Amino acid sequence: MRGPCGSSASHGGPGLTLPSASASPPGESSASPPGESGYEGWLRYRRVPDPAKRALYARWCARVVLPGASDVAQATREELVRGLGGLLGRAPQLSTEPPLEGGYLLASTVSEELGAAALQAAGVAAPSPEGYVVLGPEPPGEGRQLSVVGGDDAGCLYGVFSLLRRLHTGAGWPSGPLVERPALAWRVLDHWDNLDGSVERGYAGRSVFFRGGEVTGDYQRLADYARLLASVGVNTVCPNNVNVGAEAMELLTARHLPGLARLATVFRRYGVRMSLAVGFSSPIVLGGLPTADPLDPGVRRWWAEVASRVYSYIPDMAGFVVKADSELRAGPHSYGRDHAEGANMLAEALAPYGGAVFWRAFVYNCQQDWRDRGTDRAKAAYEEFVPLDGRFAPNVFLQVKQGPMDFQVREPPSPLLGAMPATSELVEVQLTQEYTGQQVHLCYLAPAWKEVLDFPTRGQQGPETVSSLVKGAVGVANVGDEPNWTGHYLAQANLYAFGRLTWCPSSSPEEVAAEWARLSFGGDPAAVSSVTWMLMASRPAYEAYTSPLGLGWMVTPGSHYGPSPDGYEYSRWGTYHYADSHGVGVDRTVAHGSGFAGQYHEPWKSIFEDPATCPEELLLFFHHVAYSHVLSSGRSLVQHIYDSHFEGVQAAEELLARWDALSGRIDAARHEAVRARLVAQLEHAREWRDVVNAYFHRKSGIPDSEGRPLY
Ligand code: GCV
Repeated sequence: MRGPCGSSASHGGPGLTLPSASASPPGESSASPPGESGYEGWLRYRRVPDPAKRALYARWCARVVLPGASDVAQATREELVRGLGGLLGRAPQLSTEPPLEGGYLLASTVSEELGAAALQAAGVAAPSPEGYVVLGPEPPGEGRQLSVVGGDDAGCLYGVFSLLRRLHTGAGWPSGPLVERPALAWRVLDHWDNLDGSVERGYAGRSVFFRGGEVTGDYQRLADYARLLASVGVNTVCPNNVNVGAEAMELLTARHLPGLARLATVFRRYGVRMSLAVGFSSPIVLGGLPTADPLDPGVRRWWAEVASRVYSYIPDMAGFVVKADSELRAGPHSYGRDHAEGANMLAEALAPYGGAVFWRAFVYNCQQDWRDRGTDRAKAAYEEFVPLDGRFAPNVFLQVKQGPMDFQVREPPSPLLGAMPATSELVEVQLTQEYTGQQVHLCYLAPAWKEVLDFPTRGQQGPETVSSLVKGAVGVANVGDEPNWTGHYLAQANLYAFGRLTWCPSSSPEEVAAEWARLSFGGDPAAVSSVTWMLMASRPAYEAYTSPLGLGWMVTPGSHYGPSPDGYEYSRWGTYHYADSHGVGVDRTVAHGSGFAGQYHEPWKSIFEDPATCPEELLLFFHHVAYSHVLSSGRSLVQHIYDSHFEGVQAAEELLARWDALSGRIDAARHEAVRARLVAQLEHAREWRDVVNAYFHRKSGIPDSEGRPLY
């Protein structure tokens, strides 16, 4: 059975838990115990409620044959003990050889004899590295052996997580071979954590990696984090902020490298490699050199020494993440060099070790004058990087934000994605809800990521979507040291969905949401359908009561939380909406605006250029539109703005009502914690409605056609 992204079309859901003291014990049924902290995430492994199913699963899974001896194989073994122990109510027997009689579960790699034999007997080709095959017992329901065979150790681990997920959700094993491999090679989470333990744009507590200027020693928590990541296929993690100050530059020294190496060991057991964010001016600040010029031989030597030192501690380090010439950070421009010269210098230092450079394309003029209508921040990354196509070393990956501005609730896909055929690109999305409600508001972001991944960016030049053109995806993590990892418990769905979508971009965000809900709230159909509904309704709600039609921004400067329509309007950050007494929106047309629409291939260019064909949800991103302009609904623009804000608040009320209806069906601790956030969200949604509606009422002088009060 081979489905989307070389995987099965069936969706089971992952499954897993841990033996640590902090984990809740396996429950007696799918119903949750009275108080769950949320620490287990979706790896709850409660006992399979249906006794017949439990008995069926036990027939094969009560005995596990796992021949592997590597660290990853050991972690896989532990996960099977934890997972099957919870699901079946009894820990499985473990061995490295098949029992003489009776059913058993084989978890192996293709390079081990038992795994190779299982594939051969089934006539199934060997899976690729990180890929896996699950083979049900043959003949169905009778054969002795249920098999998970990985292309390598990580593949076996992923296959085991996949099987546990299927048992956890009651889907069981597939009837035919389930063949899976990740669609994207790089599935990365970037943390914006600082050494003092603070997290830039973090809304879930303090850093899980750093505390008081040091690398933390909370390895149990980190191992549990690694399990969560591996369960959804994330294979790389960067612990430190891309804004690298002097303190964080020291991560490259012997003072911190032993601690980082210990972190890397914890993650390596789960197939997750570590990368590190480095500062471009490190040769000066840390190395005492007079320059950081990428063409200077002394600078190149310095980076080569750094690479040698780092790899002596962490031999499988994935590479360096770099934010250069961005938001006042130094970069190659400071030395009259371009970004290819800057990135290639680091690529040269890392190449001997197989390391990569993750070079961020978030480069724009953040010292703009709002009167300057020729400069458009949306255009900046494309203008900067497209001329450099073909000049980057093979181990450089250009990390491109999903939209051309900065993680607003709605933006068009960045035209830079797919615009550099001779350059490897990664798409960067934001899990941490900087502009999307800061984990006080519910905002399930998978539908927004899906829009970008599915975008046929080359238009008439080719059918390829962004997901088929990029080499991977990077998510800015939404995790901190809060007991439930993400602050808002339902925000775990964003972490889960990032992994699931980057493993298989053809997945449906709604199915992923339902899968997460099933794993997180057990098999109660009412809970699963309501939580799925809430997740899917959440982004449209947030968009409606904040900044509809692609307008974006209007947030409080600095904190980026709460309404402030003119907060950034006259600042230097290049984020304007240009509301005046006649209309609102940014003219980005080629005909009379900034010309940004011209960065897209046809037909997108023409579609975005013309207000009549521009998707309405992006109308104000591309056009300055009169308040009296009539939209497809027959309503004027300003009336749409008013209505949308009233409707958005109603949607926030509905989210709360749906959740309230689940009272008693979900354990009290999680129910109350989520409820408190939904109540706060509703209050803040009302504030957004009133502030934005009053603003446009004053600008336009046009009253609400329904006579509702506009404060
Ligand atoms: C890490 C936005 C955020 C910054 C962030 C930056 C980036 O500007 O507000 O906090 O810095 O994006 O992506 O580099």
